[in-house]
Amino acid sequence: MRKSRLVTTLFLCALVGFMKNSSGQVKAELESARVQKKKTYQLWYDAPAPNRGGNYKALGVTSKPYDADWESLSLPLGNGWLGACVFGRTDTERIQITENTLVNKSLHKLGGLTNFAEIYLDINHRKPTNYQRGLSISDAVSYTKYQEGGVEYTREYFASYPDKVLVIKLKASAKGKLSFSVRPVIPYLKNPDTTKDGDYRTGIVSANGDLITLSGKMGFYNVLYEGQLKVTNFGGTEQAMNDVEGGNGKIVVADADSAILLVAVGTNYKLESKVFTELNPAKKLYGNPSPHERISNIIAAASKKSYAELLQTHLSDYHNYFNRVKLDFGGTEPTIPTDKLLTNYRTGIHDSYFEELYFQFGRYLLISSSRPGTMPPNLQGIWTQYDISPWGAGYWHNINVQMNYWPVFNTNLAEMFTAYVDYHNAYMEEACQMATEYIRINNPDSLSFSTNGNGWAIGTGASAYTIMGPGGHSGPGTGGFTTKLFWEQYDFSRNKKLLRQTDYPALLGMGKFLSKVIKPTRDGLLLANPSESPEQMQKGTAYKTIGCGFDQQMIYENHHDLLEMAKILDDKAPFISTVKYQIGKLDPIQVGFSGQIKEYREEKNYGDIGEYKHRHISHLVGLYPGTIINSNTPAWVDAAKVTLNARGDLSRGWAIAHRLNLWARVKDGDRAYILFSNLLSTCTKPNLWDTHPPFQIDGNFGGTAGVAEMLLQSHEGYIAPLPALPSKWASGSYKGLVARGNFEVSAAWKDGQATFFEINSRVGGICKVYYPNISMATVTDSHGNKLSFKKENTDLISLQTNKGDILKIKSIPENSKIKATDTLMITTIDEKSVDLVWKEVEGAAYYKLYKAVGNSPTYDLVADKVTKTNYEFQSESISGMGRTTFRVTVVGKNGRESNGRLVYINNK
Ligand code: FUC
Repeated sequence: MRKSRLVTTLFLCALVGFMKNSSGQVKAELESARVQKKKTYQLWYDAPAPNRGGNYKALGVTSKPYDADWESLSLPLGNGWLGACVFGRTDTERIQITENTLVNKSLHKLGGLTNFAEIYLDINHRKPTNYQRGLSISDAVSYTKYQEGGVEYTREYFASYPDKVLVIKLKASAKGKLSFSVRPVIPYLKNPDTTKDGDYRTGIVSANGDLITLSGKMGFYNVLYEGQLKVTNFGGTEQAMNDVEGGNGKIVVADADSAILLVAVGTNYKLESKVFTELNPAKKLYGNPSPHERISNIIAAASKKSYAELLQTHLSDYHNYFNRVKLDFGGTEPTIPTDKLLTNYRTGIHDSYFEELYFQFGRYLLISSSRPGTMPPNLQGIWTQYDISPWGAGYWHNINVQMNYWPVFNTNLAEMFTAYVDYHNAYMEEACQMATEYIRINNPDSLSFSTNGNGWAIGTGASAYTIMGPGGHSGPGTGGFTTKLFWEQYDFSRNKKLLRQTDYPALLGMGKFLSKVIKPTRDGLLLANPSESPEQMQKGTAYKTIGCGFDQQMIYENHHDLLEMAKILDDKAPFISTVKYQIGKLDPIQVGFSGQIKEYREEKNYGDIGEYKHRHISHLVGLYPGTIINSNTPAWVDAAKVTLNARGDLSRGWAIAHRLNLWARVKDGDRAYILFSNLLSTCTKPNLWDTHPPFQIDGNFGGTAGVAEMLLQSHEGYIAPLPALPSKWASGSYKGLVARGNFEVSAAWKDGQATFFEINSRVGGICKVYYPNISMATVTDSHGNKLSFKKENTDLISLQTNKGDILKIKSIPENSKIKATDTLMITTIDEKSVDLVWKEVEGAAYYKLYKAVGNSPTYDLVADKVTKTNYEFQSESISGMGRTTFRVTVVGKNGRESNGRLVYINNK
């Protein structure tokens, strides 16, 4: 079956309708809609999602809770205020609704997200033909269409952020042929008398005229909730029916041509300090007004608009974000459904459209779940059908919630981070208390008695109602995952107002806390004590230590970024001098006998301590999202690769996504591609949701971030387009990715070689661009006038830009790369010499030999212009030299150097 044009057609109809009485701006939008029509992105299927009732046993699954149909095949919509999962059924349609503040006590006692409502549409069509359903992520509209009894039935669903409603339109192609009843249900109702600990849910559904209201209360936090569903039918009749005893209500629509349903939901939750500082769960929302009036107003306002107006408002809001980035690996819209594309992908048929779709789907999910004024996305975004959600669908802070935001800045969606900033501001008071508590227990000598003098801290577990302090299984450095996002918010925007108001306070407070978690050692270092590498266990308990790589790197990263900010703001406070002193004593990177970045100081060979292939690879946070391991520390980059190789390419969803970003950072495009394809093949459901298992959304976001990281980097002081391009994406283009410094970057390439870059300077400033041979390229402004630039070296240029300047770079001379040698060995070794032998490389002009001793970040050149394939390295005392990495590179006829091949000697 061909893919549907339904959404685009409906969208254009709606726009044309709107244009009749509207301005030229809409005309322009229509034009751009036509241009976009070239390639649209959608997930589509030729059958409804099954709904086998979460019968996990029948599905052969042993862990509860589990609803395989919901998590594999329902299609997610969201506007930050609510999430909806659409099944597209023709007998009884199921639309599952989530609201990110409706929680029960949950297993973790933090408050776990729970299903808000199920909306059933009893349609009773049992013999549909020409069935198709889908989710256009180009428009954020889901649809279902089929024929039954000679009539074509269509449904459209979208969640509008500006109007705060879920809109559903049902339509029959023949007059009077649409009949159905709509029946919302409150899930997991429990009897208050029999539920322990007051953790109950009460509520009723009542229908009145054209409105159905669901309202009730969640016991544990006393959450008042309300949902309203308004039905407008065209050409038919409507009857509200109530089963008063059962607390259920429904509306029956008969003989209509079409109908529109509007849904709004909410609770009496208020995002404020009190919700975190109040210890009594029953009082967290005390005094907050019922959501009734707010929800009524939303429904009343939306009811005043026509369907076309609602759709237009939604599309222009959504397109404003989604259309900023285009990505093209040469994929074309497929003629087979998305689940078949996935099956093919798993067997090695890697369709480029599918990869583009996966990338854009992550952006779609972020726009759908994180908006200014809403809660941030949790472990399941804004979609959970469970009573007790896996891990409470919480805000897990030892990588997960931050990974949700890894694509936020580089894929041009910075506004979406606001939701986290609001959450952060609300938990701050409690986080300051957490910091004081932590220092009081773990490092009382450093305790400050001044207000917020201990900074702030956050550990792993958190929800809309509670946060926890560090410790348990993730060390005090855990907060660094969060502050990195605040650093990035500044570095990508260069917005000094935001820096002063939000980003600097976040890093300064974290810096204060981290400055107190380290203790001096006898050899003059400052090490986190106690310290834990997230979730590594030994003999069944979390492994506690001093100064593990994770904590030291995180402290380094926060201190480093903090000092950068202090410089910009000219903060000369005495504490900044403390940070300057401390940063030199952290010794964050240690290299072990396997040539690996060590997870623990006490580790010798890789894997001595902890799980060998643990999903967390926390001792590489300095490579990504951190930057201490970078191109200027080649010996550490090589050591990071050793660690990555040992940890392996298969893991849980988010953990594969982390490895993908790490391989991108070491600029190995082909290896990063393997991680990306592993993510798609092994951790992706037919609805493209990431699975841990079960469904966990961080992997989706990490996957999208990873693709962007392969295509554009900017963490090393310059813009580096196409830093990790895999051979698989030989030719392609992208538009609108963002580099630090607030440059919007577009690129095109052919046969692995860049043909064009366009850089839009959004705030002005120096623009440095790195690409092989770029100093020989032509650089023009948007009118084609040649611009002069400074040649920093063959591969690096710099230009001063003003806000709004557009640079176009073309005619970049091709750069031929030379391969590394396949083998490097030590043949003999004695106290005075080491004999090294390597394999000859065709086309080599000569070889270079380097060495790095101990934890050195860089290599020393041992021998240059070696034309043989062996070398006798001599030293006064080999055994006294310390742990050493030897590295041989190949230099080609064009003077370009290959990657290195390594061999080690492990004297102490
Ligand atoms: C961390 C991870 C787990 C899981 C959980 C929600 O604890 O180690 O794999 O993602 O968060």
